[in-house]
Amino acid sequence: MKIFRILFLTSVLALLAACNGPVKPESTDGHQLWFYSMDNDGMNLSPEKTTMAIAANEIQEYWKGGQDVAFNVLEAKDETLGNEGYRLVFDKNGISVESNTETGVLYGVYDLLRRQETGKLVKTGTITEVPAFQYRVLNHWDNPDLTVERGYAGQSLWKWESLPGTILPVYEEYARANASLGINSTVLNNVNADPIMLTPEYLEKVKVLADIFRPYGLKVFLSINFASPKRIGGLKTSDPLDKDVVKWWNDKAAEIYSIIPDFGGFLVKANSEGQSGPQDYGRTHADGANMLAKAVKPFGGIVMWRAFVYDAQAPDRAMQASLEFVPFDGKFDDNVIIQIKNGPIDFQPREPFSPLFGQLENTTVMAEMQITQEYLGHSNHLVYLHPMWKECLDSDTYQKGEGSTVRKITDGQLHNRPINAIAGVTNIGDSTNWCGHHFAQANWYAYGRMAWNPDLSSEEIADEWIRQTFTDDADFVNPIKDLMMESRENTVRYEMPLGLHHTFAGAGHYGPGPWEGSIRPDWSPMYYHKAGVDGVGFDRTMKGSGNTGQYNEPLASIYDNVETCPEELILWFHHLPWDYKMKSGETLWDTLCHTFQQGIDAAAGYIDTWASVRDYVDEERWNEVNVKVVRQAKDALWWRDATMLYFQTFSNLPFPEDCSEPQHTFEELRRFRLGISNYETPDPEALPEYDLSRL
Ligand code: BDP
Repeated sequence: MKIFRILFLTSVLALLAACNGPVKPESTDGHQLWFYSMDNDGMNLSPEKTTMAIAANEIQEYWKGGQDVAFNVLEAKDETLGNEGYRLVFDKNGISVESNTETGVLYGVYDLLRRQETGKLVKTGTITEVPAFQYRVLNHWDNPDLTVERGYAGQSLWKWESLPGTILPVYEEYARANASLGINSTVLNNVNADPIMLTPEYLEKVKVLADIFRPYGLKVFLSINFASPKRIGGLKTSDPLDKDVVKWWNDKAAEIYSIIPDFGGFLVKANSEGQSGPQDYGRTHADGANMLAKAVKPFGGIVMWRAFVYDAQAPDRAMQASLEFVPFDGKFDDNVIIQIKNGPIDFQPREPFSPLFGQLENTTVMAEMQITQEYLGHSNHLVYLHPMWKECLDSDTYQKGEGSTVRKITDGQLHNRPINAIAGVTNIGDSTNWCGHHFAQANWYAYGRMAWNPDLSSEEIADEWIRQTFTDDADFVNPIKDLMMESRENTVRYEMPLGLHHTFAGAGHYGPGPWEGSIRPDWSPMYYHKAGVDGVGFDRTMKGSGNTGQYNEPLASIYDNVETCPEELILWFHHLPWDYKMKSGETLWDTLCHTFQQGIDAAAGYIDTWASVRDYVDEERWNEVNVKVVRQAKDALWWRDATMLYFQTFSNLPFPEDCSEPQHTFEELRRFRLGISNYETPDPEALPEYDLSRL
């Protein structure tokens, strides 16, 4: 009888719980990032600012396990762990975090806490972690006037006007977030660099940030303006072979290191998009980079020299970096790294990898990814970018035969280079939730995890992030993970399927403008899509620009032949007639329409998915994301309408019957002007209206 009563009671309770569903979490502004599941009351940072005190505080505040956690900075150094690797040793007496350095111990502590929050603790055994890349860099495109180029999360996090006097809590919170992922380098300012950054006044401000970041293992770098000797040094020239210029940079480096002894080095955008560089003086990229490298070398600094160079005359912008850099292979000093964007054009939602990765054999190269969503819907769209970056790192360049992936070239495995690195252009600003969109935090997180371990899958990282940022309830985790996993491919579908690229509107790079002209031909979408009555796409074959020939075999032939070129890149490499038969048997025109439609339908589906998990998310974050997924679905329609109605003026073909009707005419969309600058994200209300019920 008693047993029966207990059973009855338990089933009633279970039934009640099932009816009530999950307990709705209290509202939060998202400022806690992926530390949300650890602490709902704010970040409890250590009052003492040493690495070990920080590590101890994290354990004291957040470790929920019963076992003791011991820290062990190894006296007998273990070479296999390097400077930053660590070991977590779990046994029945407790847990020990071992490393050669204090920073390594701190990284181990964050790993332990991540395991706790994601259900990955073990009872016994040893876990060893060593980072794949030595420099794991964030590139901020922040300006001294607080604007952030391509930044969609408010203004700059660095309040230059109140530094060095005022120290905001976010500076340390930022360092902590990076340390929790293993990010160890940060370039504070825009690659379109203001020379003011190197003045004594600004270096004092930089020093304050460097001091705050140091215990978290985070080093500071600066982007420099190549014309600084002339613009702030009072010299007549900035010629890298001029002895006064050389002395100016040597003295400047000595000055910086006297203030910031562990300063990381310089990032340089030279002779690109109007920036000054060695070519202004008839010198080469190698002359410029080596001069700077020699200035920082005595102090252990490095120079990251960007390969993002192109000029208006080039017949194919995708070829330019290789044309400019291959002749200098082997000519760069050993503390120079050539920083190459993942694709050969510019951070488009899908590009093939840059051929330059597979062409430099005697030069250290690194990949630059974009975390900020310049071309992926700014902070209005939910797009999880890890699959895009991983696609690049996993690409085979065939440089030394099969298996010569971008990852192995850049992490030093293939050529055994003295240094190696990876960079991500960050999406962080001063908005309360850091990144403008709650889900954009996942991209900061994923970049950091990937820089530490490029073998982690997109799914594993998304899973970790969701559990720490929202909840580990499977009814939330599973649908949201699926949504995230699909989101990048889906953005490709609704923005630029089949290898189309750079069809964006004006300076803001938000929304479509495939018909737009520009002061420079290579800044106009028409340069890239080449739509006309004869078809669409850029002929980069050996009969066209010859870009396919910059890839190593067998890729060169695979891309060159329309039969073997992957269809997802077909219009990147080929110009095809509208009625070209795709592998499915459908025409190119119909396939474009259907792919856009798939993108539209999936984006509209995000709204339903988000509605279905409402009970698992606090109201504040739920509402904020909801507004954005609605806009994203409307934007998908806008992209399709603008692009395909414009293409229709050439193809004269109808939309297939199973595609939704355009809700605006081509003329209406063409007249629409957003008119935003390179640091604004559009107000969702200011964009073309769409009725989603008509889908
Ligand atoms: C492009 C941006 C531009 C940047 C440039 C760069 O549109 O604002 O200055 O890249 O990487 O993506 O230097």
